[in-house]
Amino acid sequence: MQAFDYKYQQLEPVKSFKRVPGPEMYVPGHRTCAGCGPALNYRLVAKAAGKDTIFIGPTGCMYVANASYLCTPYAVSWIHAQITNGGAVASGIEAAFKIAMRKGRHAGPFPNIIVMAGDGGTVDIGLQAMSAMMYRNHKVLFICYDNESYANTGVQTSPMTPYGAATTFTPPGKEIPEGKTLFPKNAPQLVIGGHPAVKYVATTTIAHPLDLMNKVRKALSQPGPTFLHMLCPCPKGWLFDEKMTREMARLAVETGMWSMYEWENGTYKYTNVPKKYKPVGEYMKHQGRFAHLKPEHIAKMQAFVDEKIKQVQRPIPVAAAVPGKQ
Ligand SMILES: Cc1ncc(C[n+]2csc(CCOP(=O)(O)OP(=O)(O)O)c2C)c(N)n1
Ligand code: SF4
Ligand SMILES: [Mg+2]
Repeated sequence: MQAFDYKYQQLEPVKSFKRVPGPEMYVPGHRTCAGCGPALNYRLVAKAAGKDTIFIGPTGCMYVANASYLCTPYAVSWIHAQITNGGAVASGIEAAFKIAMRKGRHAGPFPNIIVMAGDGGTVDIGLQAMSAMMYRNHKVLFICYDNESYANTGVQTSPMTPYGAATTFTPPGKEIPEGKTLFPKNAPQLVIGGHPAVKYVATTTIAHPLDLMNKVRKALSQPGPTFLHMLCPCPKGWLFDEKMTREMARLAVETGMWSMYEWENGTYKYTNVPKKYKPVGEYMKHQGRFAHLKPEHIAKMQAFVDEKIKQVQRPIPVAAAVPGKQ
């Protein structure tokens, strides 16, 4: 039997800044903090995706600060999901569009369906719904906009909060001088390692807008589930000068705190690899959340990052889940 043609959109790469699509799909009318990394990220993602797009917004800053008093910045369809169930809501929307198209009730194109979830809504409280969506092979792009905390409820620690960061739940003190003692989860590896249906996984930051937009477009052009992990500095939670949002993301890459890569068909491709990495202190010194750290804590962070850098030179030995019958 011939497979049904769902008319999935194929989005060509944007070759230069001059060719970035003009129309804005995330417009003024929100109440995020000045210098908010996740808000800039939303703007870039929405621009890259274009008008035939539906966003699912699990609870978090990008729901609450974007949807207050019936005023929103979305020029495309958007639906709120609970922080726990972004993946489930997206699965239902995707399945409904497939049925509507098979029954001739929607001519196409198939919409870009994007979950825009915070780190809590992705790898912690939203993990099971995200994982189930990936496992069931829904054609959805799941984005983790990573501001490294549960920011919306007052900057509590999440599994993506770095070692040594002060948050409201990891205050440094006499007993625990470094604040947070745990190192973060590895979000893209969770997705790659556990989900046979996943087609494409990549990382990027808001300091690399063309890279970011092209990864969005590539992910949306795949026939199944995809995942993007995006570093989005948060001036309120990380305590840095709001003018330095872009600079924070750039320094994260230059120090090795963040690596830029794509995973496709089992192969890793690293980009923006510095010829010589800067010490992690160059990144941490701008952020009040690390201000209490002593040299031994910074050395511990450097050792962690040095190990990560080895993986960039020798790609991570986590096998992708073996593709089964989908
Ligand atoms: C089931 C449930 N538990 C807790 C909350 C409270 N809550 C609302 S937003 C939020 C923080 C979300 O963090 P994240 O997903 O990282 O997004 P961010 O706020 O950082 O953008 C929390 C804990 C909730 N809305 N629902
Ligand atoms: S707390 Fe952080 S993520 Fe939330 S609106 Fe402010 S800057 Fe953006
Ligand atoms: Mg967060």
